[in-house]
Amino acid sequence: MKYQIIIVVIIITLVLLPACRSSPTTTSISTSIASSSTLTTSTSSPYAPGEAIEYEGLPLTPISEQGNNALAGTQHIDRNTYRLRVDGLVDNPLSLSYDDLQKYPQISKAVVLYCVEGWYFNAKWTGPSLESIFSDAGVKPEAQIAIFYTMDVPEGYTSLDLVFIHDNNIILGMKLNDLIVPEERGFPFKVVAEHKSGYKWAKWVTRIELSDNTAFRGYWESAGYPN
Ligand SMILES: Nc1nc2c(c(=O)[nH]1)N[C@H]1C(S)=C(S)[C@@H](COP(=O)(O)O)O[C@H]1N2
Ligand SMILES: [Mo]
Repeated sequence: MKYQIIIVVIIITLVLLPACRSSPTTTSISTSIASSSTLTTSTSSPYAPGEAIEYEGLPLTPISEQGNNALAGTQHIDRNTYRLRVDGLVDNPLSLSYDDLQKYPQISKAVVLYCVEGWYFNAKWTGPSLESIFSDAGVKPEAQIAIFYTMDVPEGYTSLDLVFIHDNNIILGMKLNDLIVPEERGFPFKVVAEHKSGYKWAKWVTRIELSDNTAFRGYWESAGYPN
């Protein structure tokens, strides 16, 4: 009788254990099927159609949840008439159209932007490197900084050291999470000044001047923010 009970217990354990082990797997598969079908059938996703949701294994902040700062409101730039001038201490001044910018090799990076106001977001940016544009312009050896002139601050919004630009392979972000950079976010691009505070990430840039004037200070820098 004792033996019969022990055998029954062993049989029940052998039958139930594998079932217990497999049940979480079954649950997680059905849950993920359920949540992905919810994503496609409802409008609850914060990501826009075609927007990247992760890059190199890290989640990206949806554009709809990213911050936005503009000292004089959104600037409007027409893609068809837009030109980026690259001049100053260069051998060949450039006047680049939107299509010209897209013809350079497009580099992607996921970078966190931190605004001094305390908010931040992680986004994927894609566009040409400043180095590739500067090599076409033939930057003179005496140049030390790049000054970014923007629609809202035509006197010169900010500047970056050429050594910093080179060391970090700084790019002009024409795509944000794989979508064209929205107007309020800097169209046609935003300078992806990784490792620098958000105010150094110029939007609506129309001119980049190569300069040796290391005393230059941009809009926020003149107001006391670190250069
Ligand atoms: N031309 C221009 N660029 C700008 C600004 C601005 O007002 N004008 N605001 C800056 C600030 S303070 C921050 S935090 C970031 C915000 O970028 P976002 O709008 O893409 O989030 O843009 C920066 N670039
Ligand atoms: Mo900011």
